[in-house]
Amino acid sequence: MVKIKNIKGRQVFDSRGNPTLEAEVYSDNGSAFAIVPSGASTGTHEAFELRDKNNNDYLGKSVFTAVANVNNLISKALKDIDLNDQSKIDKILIELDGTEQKKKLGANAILSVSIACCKLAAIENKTPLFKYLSKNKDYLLPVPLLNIINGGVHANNNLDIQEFMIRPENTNSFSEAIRRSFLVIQNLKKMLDNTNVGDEGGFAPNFKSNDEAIEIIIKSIEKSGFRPDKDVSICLDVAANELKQPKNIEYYLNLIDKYPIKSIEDPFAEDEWDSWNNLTKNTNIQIVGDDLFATNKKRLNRGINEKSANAILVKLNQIGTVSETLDVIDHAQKNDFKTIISHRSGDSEDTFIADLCVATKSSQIKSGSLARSERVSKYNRLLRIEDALGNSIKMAKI
Ligand code: 2PG
Ligand code: MG
Repeated sequence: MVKIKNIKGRQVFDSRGNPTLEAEVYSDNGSAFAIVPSGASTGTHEAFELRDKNNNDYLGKSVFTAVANVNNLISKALKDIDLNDQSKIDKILIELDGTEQKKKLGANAILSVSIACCKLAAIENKTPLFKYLSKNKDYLLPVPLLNIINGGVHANNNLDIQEFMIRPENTNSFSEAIRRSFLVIQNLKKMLDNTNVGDEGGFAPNFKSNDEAIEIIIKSIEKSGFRPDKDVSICLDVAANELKQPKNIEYYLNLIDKYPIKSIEDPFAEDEWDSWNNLTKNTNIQIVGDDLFATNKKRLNRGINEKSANAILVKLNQIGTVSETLDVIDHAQKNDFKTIISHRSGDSEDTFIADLCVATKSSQIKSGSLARSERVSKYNRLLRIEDALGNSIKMAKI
């Protein structure tokens, strides 16, 4: 047994330059810290992010109350608890909060501690994080979904679809998936006059339409010597909660018909279950629930029963603890849903999601483009894991 000695919270900054929370957990021998990310296209069913809302300080965005919750209530409740017992740690956190959406302590306060404890336990066990996190000591490298054109609330352009992603298909290694992505991104860059990037590192110029953005990606796939669809496909995150003009099923069926699109996330708003059910019934491609499920087991269960989607986007801060996240992933996989582990648009140098992906054998990871260190750091961590495990680790098949 290794006991938690002390926990300290502090305000640090995310990739958009906004305040966010870092928790540092101490044992007798060492410490580990975790930084929580923050979304821009957030759903109403997500766990609660506690901000001070004091307009005279940090424009209302500071997280000092959450910091105080970590330093006082949480630190006291977890003192002397066994670091190796993640479910007990998370149970104490959930009970200490006592609300459905973690509104009392803030999901940011709770999650930062939950992840930091997990990291420190791995260090204490002298084992890499992905090994510590894995139930069966069996691993897979995920296929990356790279958001190479940013729109919606992640960019100041005129695209209403939030994310235009590429997905390398059927590669034998993670490094080959990244090599293909690199070439497509560099060729896309050459075709654009404006190469400024959005929140997730993808280019963010104005386009005449969503179709034009898709067509230029297809051209850059071809220019790189790859076959659209077979070697590199296109995946979209519409983030429909944020749309001013909602799109209908015909719009999507037409897009799928016209272009090498293999996955669509959040085509409809978070409570439009009937439209989701209808689209999933009428297509063979991957339909991903992000705001629909909010990494919440109850909502996922409804989606499994109604066949509203066939994949779930997993974001730790939508639910608030490591144990609940692992449980949702497990439940999704048992019901033949694909699991895609995701960053947030406001992210940091923390690479926990890369290890989580490998440990849970999730088939895909979403971490933005090959630009901006908070995005690339997750891909770099996966390259390191691939390098360390060599031939003994395989790529996930979709
Ligand atoms: C999404 C995410 C991450 P945000 O909608 O999938 O790409 O964006 O963090 O802004 O919710
Ligand atoms: Mg999304």
